[in-house]
Amino acid sequence: MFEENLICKMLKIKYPIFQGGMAWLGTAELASAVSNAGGLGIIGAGHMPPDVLRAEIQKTKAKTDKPFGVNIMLMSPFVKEVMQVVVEERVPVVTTGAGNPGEYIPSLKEIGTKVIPVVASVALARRLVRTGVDAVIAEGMESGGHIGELTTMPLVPQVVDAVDVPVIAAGGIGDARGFVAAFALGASAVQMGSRFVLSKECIAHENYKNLVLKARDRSTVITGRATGHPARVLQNKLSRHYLDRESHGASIDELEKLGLGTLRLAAREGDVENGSVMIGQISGMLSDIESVDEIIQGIVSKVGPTIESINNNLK
Ligand code: TUI
Repeated sequence: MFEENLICKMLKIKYPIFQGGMAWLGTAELASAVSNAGGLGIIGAGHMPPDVLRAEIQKTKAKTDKPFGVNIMLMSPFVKEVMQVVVEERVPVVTTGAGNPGEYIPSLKEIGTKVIPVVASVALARRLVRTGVDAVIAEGMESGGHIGELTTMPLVPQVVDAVDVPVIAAGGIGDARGFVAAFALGASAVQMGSRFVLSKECIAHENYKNLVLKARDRSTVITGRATGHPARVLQNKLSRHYLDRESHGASIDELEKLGLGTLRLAAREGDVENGSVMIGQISGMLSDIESVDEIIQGIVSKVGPTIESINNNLK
């Protein structure tokens, strides 16, 4: 299976499944587990200083001999330095998020790193493909964390039609049904973040995992629309306060301050009332914590039966 898959061939991976590069959660433990299970594990650089990222890359290399990636969050104050680190460490795949990575593409391409930006629109996808990116991740606003405006269903096929590189679908994908749906839209692979948060290997605090386990279909809200940096999070004390201030005309400065450090507080320290619990809309269908290998094998083994049941229903 997947011998002819464009992304598996390009990246030399077994299954066309990426783990989203989540800040504070996409650590060497999670990324190496996903790569060892045949997917593409991705270290989430978030706001990591360059030396911390270098250590995480070296830890990942010690835990897996399979390809892995680093996600670079373009709003990071360390973006230039962390780009330098991934070049020096010759990281096989770099994904980017929360902005336009155009200026960094030539130096990454030069050393043979595959560059795969997250795009939330057709316009950015087209522009980046002209600069030579190897593929694009089309991420719908079903995702957790920083999001764009479009949902996955309309975004993915419009990006597929606009570019001549493989497209990875992200946002709202959590099981074999989502995987098959993404391929029906023309995607060549999927990226999942939330599903891997509820894995044994993810170091998210147990309070974070437990709150996600309790989530229902409408448990997430979007904060930060007024700041130009909308983010999907679980409803809690912080998001209620944030939305209250946002609707009462708080300044961008006040809102940005309210968000500072809150992801670390929830994800690592376990303060899920005052911290930011970033998670996607599929959290409502997550009901247990499995190993990364069980998650990937569970999805891959159900792809055939899912397609078969579609065919039966089409007869
Ligand atoms: O980046 C993400 N998800 C994230 S980043 C993050 S860290 C953070 N913390 C606090 C506030 C904000 C972020 C948490 N989750 N996903 C990838 C993604 N990229 N989603 C949307 C985009 C995107 C949006 C606009 C990519 C490009 C873009 O275009 C900008 C332009 O210049 O056209």
